[in-house]
Amino acid sequence: MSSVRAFASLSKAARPAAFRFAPAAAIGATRTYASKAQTLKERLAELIPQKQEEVKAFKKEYGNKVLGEVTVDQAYGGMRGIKGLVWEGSVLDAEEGIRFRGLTIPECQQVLPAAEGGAEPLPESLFWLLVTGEVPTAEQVKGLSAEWAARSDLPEFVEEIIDRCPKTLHPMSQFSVAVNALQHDSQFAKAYSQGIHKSKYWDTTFEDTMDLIAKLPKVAARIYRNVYADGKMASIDADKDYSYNFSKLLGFEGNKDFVELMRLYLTIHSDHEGGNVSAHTTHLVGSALSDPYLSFAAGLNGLAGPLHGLANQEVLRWTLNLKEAVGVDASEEEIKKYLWKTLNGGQVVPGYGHAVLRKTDPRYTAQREFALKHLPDDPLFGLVSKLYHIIPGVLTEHGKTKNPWPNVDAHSGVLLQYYGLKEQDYYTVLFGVSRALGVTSQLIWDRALGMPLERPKSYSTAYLKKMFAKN
Ligand code: HAX
Repeated sequence: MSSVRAFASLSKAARPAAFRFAPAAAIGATRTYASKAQTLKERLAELIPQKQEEVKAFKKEYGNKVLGEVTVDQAYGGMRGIKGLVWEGSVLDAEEGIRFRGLTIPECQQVLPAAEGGAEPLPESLFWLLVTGEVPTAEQVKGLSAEWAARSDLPEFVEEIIDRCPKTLHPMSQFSVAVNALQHDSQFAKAYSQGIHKSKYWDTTFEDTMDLIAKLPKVAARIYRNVYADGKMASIDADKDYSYNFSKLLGFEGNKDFVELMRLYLTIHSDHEGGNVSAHTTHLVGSALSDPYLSFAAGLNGLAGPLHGLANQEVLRWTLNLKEAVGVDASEEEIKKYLWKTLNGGQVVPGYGHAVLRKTDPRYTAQREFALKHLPDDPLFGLVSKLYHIIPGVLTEHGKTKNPWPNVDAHSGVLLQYYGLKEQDYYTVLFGVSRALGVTSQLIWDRALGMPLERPKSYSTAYLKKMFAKN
């Protein structure tokens, strides 16, 4: 027996310390179940028929219910607020922020297994949660770490492709090129070309997803080592967790706090419901039955945009420029003047604002708490904290943004630079490694639930005018 359901069946005293404070009601699944499943795939195979039945019954009863209406403004306005997607792994509340399968970030920090001697959740455990809706046992998480380590090798030609990229090619472009190249070994694409039955799509989608996630640290670290270091790659330790190995490949394994940061970072950047650019793109491309490699590479290209994932590189650059211009101990007035210069220059203040959120992003808060614990006296963290108290007021006065509060990207750079990962252009690659966990877990369910080709309706302005023209 495993998972949050198993956990809920234990008496309070019998629960391991890490689980003791878990709010079972918030976790949402309190009944017990008996399962002999050891691996994620075995558990998934048990869950899929149940979920298929659940969705079938739900659609039968509520299929014709109305989710909302769509205005002309929404059609021109980036489809903001239109309810037209199903996403199983997480739901975003404008005030509260993200919940992964019903769990807030602090709840995940309480109930998801951590590494031995560590405090942050292991991204492996988050992936298990996203895929199954259940909290795994430490043993199941260890199994997943081992499986990813075993699948991590890259084909030689992919290594060569990465090595041949000029250092001047942006790391995100290199990342996308390499993920597309990994498609060479897609089991889904091969099975499809051999005429596999659609009821089996989820199986090879799962295999591709596991291979893809497993290989990302070697892809991402190779890019880092080529562009910013000596190009030499360490080997991974088969008995260590994903984040430890990724840190080791990057060249940071000696610093256990950096490894802990990676565990937190890879967990919290994974999923942010379905409508954001990288998630929606991956889901959309996957709906054409493009395999997980092609779908995720498309999502990465969206993540590489400055209004989305690239904002993390822009934030640190903007903050360092501010520091250069006014100094780390600048007064509130000097900082405000610099902010107005950015805004009056027709630029956005990176790391602030959000299409859905209307409060401080809990992913920002989690990183701020990490900083308060591990680097409270770092001068750049001091500046970032100061900005947190100044920027929302200025953006409110500016009067345009619907959300003046910081998002996830406002805090990640200061943590990374503290540990010596100072190359800002690389930051979105780290985001991409994490984002794979969320978008591929949904792809598995897309195929398991037989989600169709995505094809919303569009109109031209001329057509819309005709629709509403007064006769
Ligand atoms: N600085 C200046 N102006 C901003 C702003 C900011 N941080 N955030 C929003 N605005 C402006 C918009 O550009 C828009 O201006 P126009 O009317 O002239 O077009 C106006 O305020 C209304 O925008 P909004 O409705 O509040 O925000 P959107 O839903 O359109 O956009 C964005 C959301 C995140 C793209 C936006 O807030 C932004 O550009 N922020 C800065 C970039 C950033 O941090 N992106 C990362 C977001 C989180 C994420 O995806 N991480 O990966």
